[in-house]
Amino acid sequence: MSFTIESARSIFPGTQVANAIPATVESCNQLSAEDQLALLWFAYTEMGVTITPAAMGAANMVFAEKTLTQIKQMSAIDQTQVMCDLVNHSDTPICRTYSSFGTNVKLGFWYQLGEWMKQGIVAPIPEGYELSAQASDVLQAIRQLEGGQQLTVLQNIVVNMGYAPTVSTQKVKEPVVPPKDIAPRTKVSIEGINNLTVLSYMENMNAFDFQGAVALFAEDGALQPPFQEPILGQENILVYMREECYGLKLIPERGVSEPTEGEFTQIKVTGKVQTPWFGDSVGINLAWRFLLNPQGKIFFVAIDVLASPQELLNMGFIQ
Ligand code: EQ3
Repeated sequence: MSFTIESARSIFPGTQVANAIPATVESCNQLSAEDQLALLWFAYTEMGVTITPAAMGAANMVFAEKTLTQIKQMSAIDQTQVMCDLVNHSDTPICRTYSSFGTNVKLGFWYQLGEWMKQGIVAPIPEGYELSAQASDVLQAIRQLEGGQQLTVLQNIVVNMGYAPTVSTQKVKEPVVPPKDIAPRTKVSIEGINNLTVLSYMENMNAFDFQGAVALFAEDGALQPPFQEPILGQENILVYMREECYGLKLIPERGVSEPTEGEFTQIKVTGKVQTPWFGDSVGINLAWRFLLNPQGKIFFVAIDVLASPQELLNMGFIQ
């Protein structure tokens, strides 16, 4: 019997994933637009980690400049309306443009608005704004998550804002930009793992050599980001990596490798990832669940945000 992408998704079933993340995002989405904006403001200002402004370099902010300037020039009431429209997924030109941005541009867009809110250039959250009882509960739920999980909640909420027609249309691809420099290569070592494909994957990703990373995949291979459906095929994976992975630092720690059905090999690695937004002040606890085909190519890899730091030690034997 051979694997399908669907069956590959359930390798290492004992991995405990941070399901509190999608649950918290969902409860936030149930709130009114004003409550969501205020809640995000309170959560963001309370979090105690600050964005490294240099991270804006990882985002091609040129795509958002026109829209940001347009918002800057609006009256306070119109600015508030735009922010509510984004949360409400309204069908407006700004909401459509926003939906076409990649993740980093969306984060950079809100970072800029947040800075302008602090400086009084964009309408702030009204002083003394009282969250509804439900919104206070969600804020409390966010407070209880660990740092990396809080950031993932924030990122997921921001990524889903804006208007994208429900009938599945092709996402507007960002215009081609000159390739960024490949970072210097550093050797990675992972306790318990000497598989060259997995080691090269980590090294290529850290060098932002996405072509090199994608060449390690089978042609019909797939990559499944946290809480998302798998991205299928080398070409789509490359587009995804170029949009989402510049500046990430993968810090794998330990792993386990075992043969499985049809001469495939399954490998689980746990460790951390740092995002360019917060540098080394926040590490997100992750697992990579690889399935390699008999030729040693990546048939499937899932990246999961772990439920707790203890999961860094769970190699999947105890279920
Ligand atoms: C202005 C304010 C505060 C208030 C306003 O009312 C509303 C909003 C939205 C506001 C602004 C909020 C802001 C500025 C939020 C910013 C949030 C940021 C910068 C969050 C960043 C999060 C980054 C994360 C969680 C990165 C995670 C990366 C991962 C898990 C990478 C995984 C991967 C690995 C390891 C691979 O091997 C393959 C690729 C893949 C990407 C899957």
